[in-house]
Amino acid sequence: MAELTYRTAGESHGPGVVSLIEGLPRGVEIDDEFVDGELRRRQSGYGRGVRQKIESDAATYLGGVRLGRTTGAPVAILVPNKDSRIDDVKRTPPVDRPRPGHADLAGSLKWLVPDCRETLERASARETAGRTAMGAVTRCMLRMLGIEVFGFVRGGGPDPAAMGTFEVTPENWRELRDLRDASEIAIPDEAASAAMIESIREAKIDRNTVGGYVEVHVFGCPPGLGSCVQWSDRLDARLAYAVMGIQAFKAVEMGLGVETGRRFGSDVHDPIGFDPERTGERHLGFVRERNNAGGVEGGMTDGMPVVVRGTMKPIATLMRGLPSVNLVTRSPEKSQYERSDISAIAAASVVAENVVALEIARALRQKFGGDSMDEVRAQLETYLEMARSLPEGD
Ligand code: EPS
Repeated sequence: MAELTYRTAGESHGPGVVSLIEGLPRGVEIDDEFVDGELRRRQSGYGRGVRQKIESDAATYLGGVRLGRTTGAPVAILVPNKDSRIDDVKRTPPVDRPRPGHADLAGSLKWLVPDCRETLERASARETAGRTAMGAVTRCMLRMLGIEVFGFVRGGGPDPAAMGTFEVTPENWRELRDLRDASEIAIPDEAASAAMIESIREAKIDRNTVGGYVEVHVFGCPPGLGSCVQWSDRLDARLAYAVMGIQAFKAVEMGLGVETGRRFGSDVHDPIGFDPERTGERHLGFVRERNNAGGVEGGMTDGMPVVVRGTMKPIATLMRGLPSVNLVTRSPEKSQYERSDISAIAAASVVAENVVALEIARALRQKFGGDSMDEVRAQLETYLEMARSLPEGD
């Protein structure tokens, strides 16, 4: 079936994170180095906690892969937890002083338990190891179709110097990727990286936390992914759903995003031109001199790069604690401290990159169907050929 779905199970300190993707065609070549590299990247970044020194995440395929290729059956992936101790009550003690901003209080009220432990075990961003693994597997398919996804940290924290002002284009993104990989905080800009690292260092001394902004660009997407006929199939809505679904995310924007509300229409919408010289490969000849739309118009890809930005709030676990209440005694107390990160923004950029890939892949499977990679590729090529001849009339 060409309906791509993806789910996870597993607690932060349980035996592992399990994920299940259904709807991948047969013949996706799994690049282990790439998938495990994405998992390693998710574990990295300045400001992360001790947990990442304990774990060495790697994907074990429990189903749907044979001889390094997908079979067309559901793909099940296990990322084991080395720090597995969920049934050891001494090492996973009750949490009864909820952290403002964390799932603790809402979860205790939902499940009617004064101990926030079970809520936090599943609310933890450890779960994103599963979505990263699935996204990376899905990207093996996208890359076979000439679609590349690039995510990074734009900046964050209180220092304005910690925001990169660089532009990302189909021509320069690979260069930016090298710069990103050279940055401890995944910002492809040396000065902004240094400023952000300094903010995180200050936050650590101050026993505080820092959030930030992540950005994902998708290159090589054919037009027509997503749909305007039903709200739930609008690609921008699906992308927002996926990115907002990452732990600690508070906002999602496409292209120019929130800034569009402050401008006249003429300064927002991207003029359409046509250049018959530019009809090779994926380019269909339609020229847009800017991409304020972020590659999606009417809920469908328009042939420009897809651009998604997400805002992550600072981690809710502050070493210094925040005003809270003891759920057993109801008396005012500081929130409980659990080992955590000062900033997980670099990791969040990897997760965002991979969940965006999952939604692009989902829309691609809806449009082109097919049970094998050969069939998908043929459908994509046929469609592009038809779209290329569109200006000549139907
Ligand atoms: C995380 C694992 C967790 C936290 C963090 C992300 O490990 P532990 O709780 O054992 O230190 O470091 O989770 C949270 C920030 C959170 O609020 O739960 C991971 O692997 O990403």
